[in-house]
Amino acid sequence: MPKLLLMDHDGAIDDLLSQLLVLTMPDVKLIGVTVTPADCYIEPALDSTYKLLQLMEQEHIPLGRGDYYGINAFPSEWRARPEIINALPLLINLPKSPDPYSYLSAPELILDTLTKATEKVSILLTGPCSNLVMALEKAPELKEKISEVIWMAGAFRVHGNVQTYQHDGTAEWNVFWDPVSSQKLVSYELPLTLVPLDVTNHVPVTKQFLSTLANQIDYKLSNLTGQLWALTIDTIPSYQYTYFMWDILATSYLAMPEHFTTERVKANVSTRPPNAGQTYLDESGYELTIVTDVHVAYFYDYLLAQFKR
Ligand code: AGV
Ligand code: CA
Repeated sequence: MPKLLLMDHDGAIDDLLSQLLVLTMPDVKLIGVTVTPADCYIEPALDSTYKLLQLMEQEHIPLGRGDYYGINAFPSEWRARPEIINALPLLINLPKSPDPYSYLSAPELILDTLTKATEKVSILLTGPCSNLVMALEKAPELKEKISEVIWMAGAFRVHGNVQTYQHDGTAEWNVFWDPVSSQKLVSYELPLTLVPLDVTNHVPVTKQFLSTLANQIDYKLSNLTGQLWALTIDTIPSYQYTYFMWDILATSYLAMPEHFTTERVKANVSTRPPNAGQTYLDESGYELTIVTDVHVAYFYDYLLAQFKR
């Protein structure tokens, strides 16, 4: 029996790659996708989300539109980037996607899907967690329906990746966008696994990987994912950043958990400057699991194998 999965992503290039990866997993059944308007603008992001479902002949999967905007906005240069995806040759001529305002709101779709589910559901978050927290604030009893939450978020024993005013650099962006909801999610003590920068720092998008992927370009998904990853090479500002396989690493945890190292910890989230959104270890905090390491070569090989379709 495949496990049921709800995914909430925030429309960036690696979120969309992650959605594709989920759709290649035989042991996972995607039953809903909600989009957070964080590292994207919502209309083009819902369009990309729908197009990728169509490409995989899964357009029956319901979509939910995030209407809530976090406290600390992502830079608009990042948010505008993924719109280019809808113009790629493999996607531009797919049938028109529905009016983005015809979808349910994201918390509504989450509530609906959890309520109807006849077995427990896994939840994968590759952006901020606000939609899930809004749904659970409304119906706390639905926590019972969740088997696990996997979230690309946080930075524990490494620097964060937020560089902005009123901030000391300790936070990771998915947490920083909405520190208050992030703190709430952690406080619920759900079966929560964070995939933080501590481990995603081990998996940059490398030219070596892209070159190997290009050698299998006759597979449609290798062709498309190669083009998507190529768009991350000039990540802004490029003098400082490398694009990492942030969300894709969190997504592969669903399929190959035995190739990761995890640690049970107690932690909390700061909600105030100068370290708003910092995730930190704290003996008086909440229990959760953090991923600390991955078998890197196995991970890259796994991606190459999954995209041979
Ligand atoms: O902090 C990592 C998260 C991931 O969910 N995102 C990107 C991934 O989707 C934010 C982010 C950090 N640095 C970025 C980001 C960059 N240089 N460009 C775009 N987004
Ligand atoms: Ca993301």
